[in-house]
Amino acid sequence: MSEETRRLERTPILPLVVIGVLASAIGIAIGLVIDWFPTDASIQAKPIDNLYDLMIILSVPVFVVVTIIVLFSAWKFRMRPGEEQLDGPPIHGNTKLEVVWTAIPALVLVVLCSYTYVVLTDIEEAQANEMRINVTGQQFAWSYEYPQAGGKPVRSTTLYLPKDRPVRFYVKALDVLHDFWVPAFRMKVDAVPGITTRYRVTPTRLGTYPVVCAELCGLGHAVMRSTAKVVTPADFDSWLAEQQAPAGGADTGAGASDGDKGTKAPEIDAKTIFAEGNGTSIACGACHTLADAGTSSQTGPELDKVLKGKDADFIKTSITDPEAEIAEGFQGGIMPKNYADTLSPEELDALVKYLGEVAAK
Ligand code: HEC
Ligand SMILES: [Cu+2]
Repeated sequence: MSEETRRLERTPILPLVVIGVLASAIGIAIGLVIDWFPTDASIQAKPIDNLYDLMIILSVPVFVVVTIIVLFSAWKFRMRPGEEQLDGPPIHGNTKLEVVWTAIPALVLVVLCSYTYVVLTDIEEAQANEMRINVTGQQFAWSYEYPQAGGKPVRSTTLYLPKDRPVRFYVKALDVLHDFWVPAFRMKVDAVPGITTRYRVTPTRLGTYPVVCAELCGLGHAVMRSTAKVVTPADFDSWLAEQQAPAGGADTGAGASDGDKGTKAPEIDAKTIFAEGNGTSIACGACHTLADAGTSSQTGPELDKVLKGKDADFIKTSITDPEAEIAEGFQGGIMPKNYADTLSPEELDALVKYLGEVAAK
């Protein structure tokens, strides 16, 4: 009997099993105690968190078994002085062992796949009274559109959601891959140019939660964030009504405007372009704070502050050629460079004039 075979036979299986069981129990306990996720704010969150718990329970013992065998073998079967020229014992395999190490992982996989399937059908189930929200990702901001039966959709750069109302997001990307993720809802999906992806969420907790882009999409990826506000249905309705009301500008006399059936509004509403975009252009408010437009993002400079005393030329160049001069303390490459294309010359002039009035003075 060779030295190795003898060493193998002296392998203390029982202590190893005891160590393994203990380490697994401790590992699982730690894994379950750690708060891996932010607050759960949707009915989809609980089943997903439970799935994670099951994964922890199943994967910790796998990690422990592999680690123990590796460490034990490295210690027990290490080469000793004088053994440099020796070959290991010839091994012809062990059918019983191979059956076991194939069957157990297969079983684990079957359990995980089945359970995952159950969770997936559960969280993707269609709900009654679903509200549709169109989500658009573009470098580097999110915008949301709430279709209104028989009217203009409401646009926003903050994601307002009524509590307990099922929502279905229709997600698209205008330029490159993005990924629409609200960690508190646990759901995320890629935004892919050319196709519409979707998912469902029913918010269950009032509050404000971050919306994150989870796909590296360019220089401004890290600032591609927005906010989800889960509010009471009453607050949501009044928010929606507020958005639908004509923008508070003093227009030509009261009423009398023909409904907006296809006729282009002659007046350009620079404040709306700033806060929501013109339908093609990305909203300035997604990145800039401007008190008059009620926007508060900090991705770009606070325009109320930095535009003080600046002239129209400076403002115009800053919009059409953001790289011409990079604002102090900020990075180039984040502000879209295509405003000269996505805004008409009239819209651009209106925007420059508007900023000159509300921010530069
Ligand atoms: C995706 C985010 C983003 C969007 C959308 C965006 N900006 Fe910017 N903007 C920035 C960043 C970041 C800077 C600072 C870096 C630079 O100067 O290019 C900046 C700089 C500016 C500046 C120059 C400020 C200074 O002190 O030099 C102005 C003016 C400006 N933006 C106006 C606008 C307007 C108007 C719009 C909408 C038409 C807009 N921005 C859309 C991110 C954005
Ligand atoms: Cu992105």
